[in-house]
Amino acid sequence: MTNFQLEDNSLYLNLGGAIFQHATAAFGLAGIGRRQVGFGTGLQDFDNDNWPDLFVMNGHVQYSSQMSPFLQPSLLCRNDAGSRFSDITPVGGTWFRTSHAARGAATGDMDNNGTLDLVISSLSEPVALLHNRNAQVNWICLKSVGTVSPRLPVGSTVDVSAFERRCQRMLTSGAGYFSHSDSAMIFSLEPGRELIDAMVRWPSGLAELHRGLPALKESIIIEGRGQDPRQSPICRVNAAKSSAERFRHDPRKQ
Ligand SMILES: [Ca+2]
Ligand SMILES: [Ca+2]
Repeated sequence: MTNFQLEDNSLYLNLGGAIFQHATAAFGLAGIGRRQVGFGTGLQDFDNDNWPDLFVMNGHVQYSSQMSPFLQPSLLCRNDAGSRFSDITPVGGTWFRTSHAARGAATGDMDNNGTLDLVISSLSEPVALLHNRNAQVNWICLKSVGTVSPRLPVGSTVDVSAFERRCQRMLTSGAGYFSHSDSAMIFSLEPGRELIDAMVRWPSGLAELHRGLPALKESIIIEGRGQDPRQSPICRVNAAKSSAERFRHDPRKQ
């Protein structure tokens, strides 16, 4: 959640059971961007390690403020394997090294090369399309379509195993300020891997396994066309492992 000047952006960890913990300082975000007024924000993986990175688009609402200028630099932070965020704004490209009155921001793979790109709207300047220059070796793109659930199944989760880790994404609606990102989910995969299994949990309550999805392309996952995960012993083992490893950073141990 972004905030006004002299207020930190707020990161809340979902502990389950409708309990959220304020984790801004624990994840290294205290003080970063405190002078800016934040608008569009989101968590997306830009460097292809399957850990969601953070972007915050900044710009003041007052032309004359004694605290900070109207045009402001935005913020880009790398997720260090779920333990904290590192400010990598200076190496984020020309747009991040300049100041704007930025507002909305959304992500999507604009050139279908397996890397998420960023679209930003700002006051008094054209929309900016930031092309992600990171090299992506192997990947899969999954788009979920509900049948019993809504066609755009907001709240559904997709689990994929990659690099000896189970990676989970949740489909959300809206992103930051007046924006909506592409609903397709991109996962980075080990080089040479050709087929992937995905565990999908739908808003309807159905959980199913979709097997043999091909790498290096987008697959449409349709609710009701998967397998019962209880028939897959591999899935049962991975599901148990996933919950144990979900948060390497356990805030309850602080
Ligand atoms: Ca990342
Ligand atoms: Ca791309």
